[in-house]
Amino acid sequence: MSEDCIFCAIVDGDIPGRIVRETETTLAFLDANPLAPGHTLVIPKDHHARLDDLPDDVAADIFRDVHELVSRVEDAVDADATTVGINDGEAAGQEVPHVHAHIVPRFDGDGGHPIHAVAG
Ligand code: D5M
Repeated sequence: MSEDCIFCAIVDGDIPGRIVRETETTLAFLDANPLAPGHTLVIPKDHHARLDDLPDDVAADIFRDVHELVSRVEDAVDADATTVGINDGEAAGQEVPHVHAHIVPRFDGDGGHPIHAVAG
């Protein structure tokens, strides 16, 4: 855990999160500033700022969760498609320095370019 990290605070239950999935190593919750209904984030429970910092097994756990959640999230909000992405580093638009994968439901005609939709 890292002090001052908002996602660590969600993992620890110190601030509320709308949790959609929890495993031993990962947590998925709804984005507080959603780009679309159902916008979900998947994070490692341990604090790692950048993808390169993640142990291999935790990186695999995150992708497993993304893989499982895409269809569940699409079904939940009746989406037509999904953009999945990670802003890895400040120059890429990463605002919260705790690795997180975005699952952004997409709708026919929503007009968003995939990269812009993920970067916000
Ligand atoms: O995306 C960071 C994302 O984190 C952004 O979409 C808002 C979201 N966010 C920030 N604070 C919270 C809390 N407290 N709950 C849920 N979601 C949150 P980035 O890729 O770093 O730009």
